Amino acid sequence: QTPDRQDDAAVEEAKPRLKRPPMYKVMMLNDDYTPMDFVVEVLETFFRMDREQATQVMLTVHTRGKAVCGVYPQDIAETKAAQVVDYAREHQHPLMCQVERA
Ligand code: NFA
Repeated sequence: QTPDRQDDAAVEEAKPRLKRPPMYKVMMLNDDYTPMDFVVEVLETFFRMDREQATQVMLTVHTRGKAVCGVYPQDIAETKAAQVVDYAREHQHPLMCQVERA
């Protein structure tokens, strides 16, 4: 039996909405005091970088003033930035991260 047009029109279906969330960059800022090896450890631990990547990003922050550590949905970006800052303070380092819209 062939379904007629009226039956189709009567069924209201929601469109699948798969909009990706807005993304935010976690930026790391340079300072004069945080040891380079501590920064490398932070990048490995919180941003899952290997030693080579972490060293490269650390040197970019050191020479250019800041660099992107990762790009995430807002809540994850805010959490990562806060975790890095908390961890640095526990070790008495002034390291700073900030979040900005990607
Ligand atoms: N500028 C710091 C130093 O010379 C190293 C550093 C790199 C700090 C990246 C913060 C971020 N010890």
